[in-house]
Amino acid sequence: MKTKLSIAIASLLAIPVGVFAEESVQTLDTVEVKATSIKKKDKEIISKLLQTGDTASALENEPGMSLSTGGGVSSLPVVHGLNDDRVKILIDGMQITSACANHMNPALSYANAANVGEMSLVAGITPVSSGGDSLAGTIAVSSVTPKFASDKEDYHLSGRVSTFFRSNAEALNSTVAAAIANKNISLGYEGALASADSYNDGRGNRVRSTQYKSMNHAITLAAQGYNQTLIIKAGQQSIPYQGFVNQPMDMVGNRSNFINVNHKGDFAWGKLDTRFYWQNTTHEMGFFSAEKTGMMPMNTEGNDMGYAIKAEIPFMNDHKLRVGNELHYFRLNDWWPPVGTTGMMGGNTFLNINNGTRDRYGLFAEVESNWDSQWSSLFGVRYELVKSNAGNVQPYNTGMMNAPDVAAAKTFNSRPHARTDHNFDATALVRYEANKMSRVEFGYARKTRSPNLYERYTWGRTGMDMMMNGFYGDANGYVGNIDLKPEIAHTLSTTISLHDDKDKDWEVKLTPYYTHVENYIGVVPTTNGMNTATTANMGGALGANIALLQHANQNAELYGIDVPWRVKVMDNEYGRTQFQGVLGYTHGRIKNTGNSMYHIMPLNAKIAVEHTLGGWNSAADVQLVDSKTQVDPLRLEPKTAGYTLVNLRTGYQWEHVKVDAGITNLLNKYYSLPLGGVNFSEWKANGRVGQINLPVAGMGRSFNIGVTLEY
Ligand SMILES: [Cu+2]
Repeated sequence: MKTKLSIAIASLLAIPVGVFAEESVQTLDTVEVKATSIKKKDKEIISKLLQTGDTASALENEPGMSLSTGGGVSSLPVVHGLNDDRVKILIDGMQITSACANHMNPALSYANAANVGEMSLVAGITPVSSGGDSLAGTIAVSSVTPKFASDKEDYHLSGRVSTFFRSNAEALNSTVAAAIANKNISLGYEGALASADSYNDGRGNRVRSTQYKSMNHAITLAAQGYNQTLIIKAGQQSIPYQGFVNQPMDMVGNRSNFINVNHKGDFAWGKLDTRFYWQNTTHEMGFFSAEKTGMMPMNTEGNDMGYAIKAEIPFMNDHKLRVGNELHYFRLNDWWPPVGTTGMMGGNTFLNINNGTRDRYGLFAEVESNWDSQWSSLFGVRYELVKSNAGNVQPYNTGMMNAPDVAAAKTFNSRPHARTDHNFDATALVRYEANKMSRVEFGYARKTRSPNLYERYTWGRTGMDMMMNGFYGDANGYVGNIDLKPEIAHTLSTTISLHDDKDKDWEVKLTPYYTHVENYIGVVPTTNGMNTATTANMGGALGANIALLQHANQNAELYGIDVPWRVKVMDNEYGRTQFQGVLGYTHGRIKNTGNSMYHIMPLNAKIAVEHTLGGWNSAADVQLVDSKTQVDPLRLEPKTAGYTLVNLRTGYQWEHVKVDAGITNLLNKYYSLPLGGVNFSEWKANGRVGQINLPVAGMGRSFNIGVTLEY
């Protein structure tokens, strides 16, 4: 069995494939991901979370993980080359669907970074109990667990105030949390305010439309007793504005409310976990600053509602059966109010998605078995029924400029829209502890994702409408496809783990993976009757060539490897020093065309030296990213150059006070983000001339400081 220290280190390294319990797992919520959990003990992650308004960014350096960026608090996760909706996100067990034609409000953007108690990522072979409707893996974010009074106290008060400042873009994050509890009831509040101007790149130039402001509030009421816990959480988020450098539009308002009720019980027969949740989002796009100007209102309203019931039943000493049932309803309206009474956008409301519905019903069963001290296994199957539908649509008007839309709406409205998918997932994983120094895991997973409502039901065919419907940050035009089938990923992966016999001083893991995706939802060139070429000349209106693309099922393959490692160099009265790092490589190809997949992170590595002495924790790290030469020609994806970044940080923890300071991009290096899309804002500000193919530059040097008070 492992020591506590090694558990902390395992958490630090976030073992990519493993799903077996390093600690004996006892709660249902964390059962599937314990080995990969990044815990509160990971000082880097937690201090990162306090510094950011963007929860996704805290996982940036985890094996297998990269970020597709756009808005300052709305990065999209990419796991092993599979992006966005292909990664399952659970925010306190809730499933939140992005309600925006550009995915400006993805699930992770709703998690209050400052109140995250634990984040976990399982890449690749995900247990069916935490999977469903995804291909790449699962990211689970859990809030800080409510505290109750101990037996020695009548009541328990706790609180935290933290503030963090980043010099580049003058970003300020402030958070406050307070709770009062007796032995059975706990009531807490948490709030966060994050804001930033647009940042400067390494040459001192402002990267337009990267500013944001976001506010989170939540109240948690918890009760415990009789081996049961009930947690009721309600909250509100408001993002008054958020620039999107790589989109034609910016976010000018995103408001959401949620309720999340969770009951956990320990019974003689096993454990039961029941959850009910609801979230409503109203989202508006438009223009709010001189950094990107225009006039085009676009509104979206989304509603997620669901329940999940999971039971864990131990049997025959060494086995656990987990069964579950869940339901997830999603409702979506996406409409664009007219601008005036004449002109291209005048007259009527453009109905982009009208009364969209996407309902999932899931059932699963899995068995985890510990056969002996060396062999263990996990087998599971899952079935999902996904029903989606959308109502009839209408263009702005029937004028000549909208001719492609008039024809497209007529075709769309003449067809039935309801679709039913029957999806089967399966996971098989075997683990073998060969000896004290090595462990092997091997697994296969079949995972299925049904198309989202934008992929299936967007219909607009003018260049402008199509340009508004894309969540890729590439400024191209997209149209949906009612006939899309669900995409099915078959993944084979193994993890070979080698470490010293006490699993304390050094460790290296190799996780190669191979995924074949049947019916991968990719794109094919399309035309609209006005523009006959595969790239539409938007000359008159926008002055550039963009690609017009339609979602289509294709076959794709991805393979790659993650190599996290660490080695202790010193552990004495001067503290503990260790080197650690991770290397990641992914290759992704559309088999039908032979083209590279879009947004594949180039070969990259991170090497850090970390030093801990009492309350001190310091680190220096170097990030190396190779040039991106494998790009998707259909999306006119720009290549990016390789780069090296150096970051420094240090922090000191007293009993109730913690001070963090750091410098990111120490050498003020100018570099392009490999997954940052194109700089639409800069192209527009410079008179909309030529191709929109300038990649977005990353942030230049920043001096950062933060203070946290906790009692
Ligand atoms: Cu939007």
